[in-house]
Amino acid sequence: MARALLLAGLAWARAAAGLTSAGDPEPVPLRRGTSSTPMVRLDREFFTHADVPIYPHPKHGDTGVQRLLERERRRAPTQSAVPIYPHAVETHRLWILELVSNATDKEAQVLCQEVEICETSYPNSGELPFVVVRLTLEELKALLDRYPVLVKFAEEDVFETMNLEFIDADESPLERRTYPWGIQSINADLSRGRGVGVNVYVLDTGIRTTHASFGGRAFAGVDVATTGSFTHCAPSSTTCAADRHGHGTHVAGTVGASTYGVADGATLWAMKVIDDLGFGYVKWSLLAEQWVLSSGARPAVVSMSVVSIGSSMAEKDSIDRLVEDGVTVVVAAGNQNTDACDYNPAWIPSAITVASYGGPAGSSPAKSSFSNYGSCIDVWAPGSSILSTYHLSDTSLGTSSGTSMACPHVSGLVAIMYEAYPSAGSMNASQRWSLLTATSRSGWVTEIPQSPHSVNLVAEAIPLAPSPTTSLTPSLTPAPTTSMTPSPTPSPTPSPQPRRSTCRHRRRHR
Ligand SMILES: [Ca+2]
Repeated sequence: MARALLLAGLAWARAAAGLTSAGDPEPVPLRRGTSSTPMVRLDREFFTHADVPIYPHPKHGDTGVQRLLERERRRAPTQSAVPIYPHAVETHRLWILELVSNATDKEAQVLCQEVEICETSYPNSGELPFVVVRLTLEELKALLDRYPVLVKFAEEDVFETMNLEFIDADESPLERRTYPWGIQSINADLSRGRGVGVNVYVLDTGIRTTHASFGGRAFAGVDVATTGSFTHCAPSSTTCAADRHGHGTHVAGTVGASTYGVADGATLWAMKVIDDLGFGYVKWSLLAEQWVLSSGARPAVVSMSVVSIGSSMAEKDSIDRLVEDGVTVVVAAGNQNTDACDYNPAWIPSAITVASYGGPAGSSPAKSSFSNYGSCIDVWAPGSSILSTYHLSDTSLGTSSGTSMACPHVSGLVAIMYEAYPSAGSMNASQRWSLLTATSRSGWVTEIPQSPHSVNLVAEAIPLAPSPTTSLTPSLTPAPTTSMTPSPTPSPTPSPQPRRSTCRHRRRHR
C-alpha cells in the first residue's frame, strides 16, 4: 500500500557522477518574485538553475533560507568550477519538484530513478505532477541540468510545526450537553442531520473514528504521517490515520459530530497529514490532496486546520486543481494575530480561508484576539472556546480556541451546501461561493483591525425551507445524478464543467 518509493543504488551512483560533470554552474541571479512571474508569491525569494526556479524554505525566519541565498550570492560572481566552500557540510534537503503540467507517470518515474529516495504523484490519473527527492543543493542542480525542461520549479520542504492548538479535556457527561455556542451562532442548531452523502476529508492528526458522536459516519482515509509514507487505509481501520493527538478529532467533531458538529449527516474521512506531536511536511498534505483529486469520493470538501509559515507554490497548484475539479477547500487563517497571507495554506486564493470570532470566552461577535486577518480572509466563523469531540475515549470532549476550530464550522456549512445543491460539484468556485454565502450576514464581526483590510462576512446554515427572498431552491433529497441548475444570485451564469475522466473511484494499491 506504500506509495512509490524508489530505491536505485546504481542510479544514485550515476547521479553522484553527474555531480562532478555538471561543471560550470550557470549564473544564479537572485531576485524577488514579481507579478510578472505569476506562480511566485510576492515575498518568497528564489534563485534559478537551468532556468528552473528554486525556492529554499523560509524556515525559522532567516537562518535556513538566508544562508543558502547568501552563499549563492557570493558564489555567483566568481563562476569558478572550483567549489568555493569545499569543506562545508552539504545538507540533504527535501525538495518538491513540480513537473510541467503535461508530465506523465513515466516521466516522473524516470526522474525518480535518478535519485536514491523518491516519491511521485500519479499524473496519468489527473494528479498534479510532482516528485519529492532528498538531495543536497548541488545534487539538485545536477539533476536539473539533466532534466531542465521537465521541472517547473523546485521547492524546499521542511519538517515543521503546524502550530496546533492546546485542547482542554472536558470531563462533563456527554448527555448534559446542548448545542455549543458556535453551532447556534451560525444557525446550524436549526438545521440538523445535514450533509448526507457529502464527503469531508479532514487533513489533520487523524480522527478517533469510533467516537460515539460520529455515529459510524467517520472512516479512516489516508495516513501519511504515521510512517512517513503514503498509506491508503481500510475505511474501518481504527489504527490507520488514528488520532493520538486530539486536534483532528476535535476538528472533525465540529465539522460533523452529532450535537457538536455543523453537518451531522456528513461522511468524515481521517486524512492523517500531521504527526502525533503536531509536525508535518507540505508533501504530506500534497499527497493527501492529490489522492482526493484522483481517488476520493464526491461531492467532496477538504478541511485543513493546518497552518505553517511561508507559502508553498506546489500546494497552491495542488489546491487549485482540487477547486477546479469541483472540490471546496477550507483552511484556517492562523493564530498569530497578523496578516494571514504570511501563512500556508491560508494565503492560497482558491481556498476558503477562515478567521475566528468569539471574543475572549466565546459567543461574542468580537474577533478572537489570536485570529489572523487581512486580505486573504474569505469568511469568519466561531473559534473561541469551542466544545467538541476529543480523542481520549469514545465519549470524551474537549474545549479549544483557534482558527483550527473556526475552519471546520465552514467546512460543515459547505457540506450542507453540497447536499442542498447536488449540481454544485460541477459548478465553478464562484458559483459555489454564491450558494455558500447566500445565507450570511456581513458587517457583524467587531474589533477587526483596519489594516490590512479584511472582509466582514459570516456564513450561516442554509435554512430548511427555501427563503422567499432568494431564487435558490435547495433540494433536501440527495440526488447526485440530477442535473439541477440553480441560478445563483446575483450573477454568474452556471456553466457546469464536466469532470475530468480520472479514475478517482478506482482504489489504487500503492
Ligand atoms: Ca480565498
